[in-house]
Amino acid sequence: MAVQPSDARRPAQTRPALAGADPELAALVDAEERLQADTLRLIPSENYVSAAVLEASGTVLQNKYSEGYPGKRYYEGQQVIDQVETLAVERAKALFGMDHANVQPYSGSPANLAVYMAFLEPGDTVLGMSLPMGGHLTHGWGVSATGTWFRGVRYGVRRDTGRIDLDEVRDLARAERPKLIFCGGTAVPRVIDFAGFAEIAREVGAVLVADVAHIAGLIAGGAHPSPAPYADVVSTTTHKTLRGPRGAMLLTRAEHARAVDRAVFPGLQGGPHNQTTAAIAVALKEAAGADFAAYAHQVVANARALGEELAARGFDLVSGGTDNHLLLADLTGKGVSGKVAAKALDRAGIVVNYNTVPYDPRKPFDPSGIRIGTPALTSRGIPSSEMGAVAQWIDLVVDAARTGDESTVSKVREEVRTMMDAYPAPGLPLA
Ligand code: DSN
Repeated sequence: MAVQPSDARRPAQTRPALAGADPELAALVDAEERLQADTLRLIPSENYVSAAVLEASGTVLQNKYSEGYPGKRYYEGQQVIDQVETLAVERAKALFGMDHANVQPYSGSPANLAVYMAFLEPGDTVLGMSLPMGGHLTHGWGVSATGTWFRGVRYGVRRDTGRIDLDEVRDLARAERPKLIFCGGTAVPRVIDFAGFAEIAREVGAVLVADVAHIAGLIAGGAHPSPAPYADVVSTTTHKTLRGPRGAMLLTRAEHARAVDRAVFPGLQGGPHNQTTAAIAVALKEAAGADFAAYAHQVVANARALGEELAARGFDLVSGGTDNHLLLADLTGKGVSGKVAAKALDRAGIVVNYNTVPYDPRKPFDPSGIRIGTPALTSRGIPSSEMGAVAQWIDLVVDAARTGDESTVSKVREEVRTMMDAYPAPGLPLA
């Protein structure tokens, strides 16, 4: 594998039209590309798309309006667009084993809002995971429209195990009678018990929505159980472990197809972003391949290995480790806040996000934890055998953040660059 010094990387020729028309913007894109090539990206919701997905997302499909659905549009000239969307829909249904797929939501939050519109009236009750415990804003959290226009009630995780307690979920559901129950979240390091949630939803007559945005790629690759037999609706973004463009999908049972489609369009959105739909279709084809199953399992293997290496260095991991692609570390015992650690790690070329941990005494803008994930590094082909080095860097930098030792931060920065040079990222022509 050719290893180049990072300053030898050369941009511009790959985007000649952009470089000519707007050099300032072209330079920013080049700079972002180099940043993505040179850094160890550990944000669990990020990834590297393939060159094919990148190409599909930057095409003349951009130029078309197509409000409506294949065969039922409000604009003419849909001879090709209908085929593109149908391809994406059919691939989504096949990959996730659901009756119906809507690939038009612009991203995860609009997708989830469409679910509310399909099933609830304003003021109705939704039961979702508390945001600081690992849920998502759109699962009925107060500052979101979903917690303002609807009545959000929340479950969390047990203080002693860091895991969801389905007995608590059942008790809440029985007491609050939600119309909608969300399972899934943004900082849930353990397997989601879709069957357990479905049993509760059935008992109280609620619609069960599995928000699998984080783990969609793991499900597609067989590295996490599927919600298909249990959920009424599966909501997912397409750009996380699924490794597609920034977009979203709603998959449903047949009986909910019409309500969900009407909520997405005309309920909430106008014309779909056809260039994104095309790139979703490509990502779904990639995700159906045998290579992707190997990728999904390697994401989990890397996260487990990294968790073990971090735990061996005294990191306090929520729930003790991981079953999936992410780790949540409480840094209280390390003597730094999540934000201070995340900023130091960023200076060292290790990109994570600061995150609340369950029962966090600190505020969300400066919480106790950091969230770490392995989807992007696994896309670079970085194997489990490197997780000791990664954990060592994280440990060194977190300690350097505590002591103000910037020379260690700089030293790690160079070591990270060397490793990144050895594992080129997909889809980065300049890397
Ligand atoms: N922002 C996403 C994440 O980082 O998990 C969730 O929407």
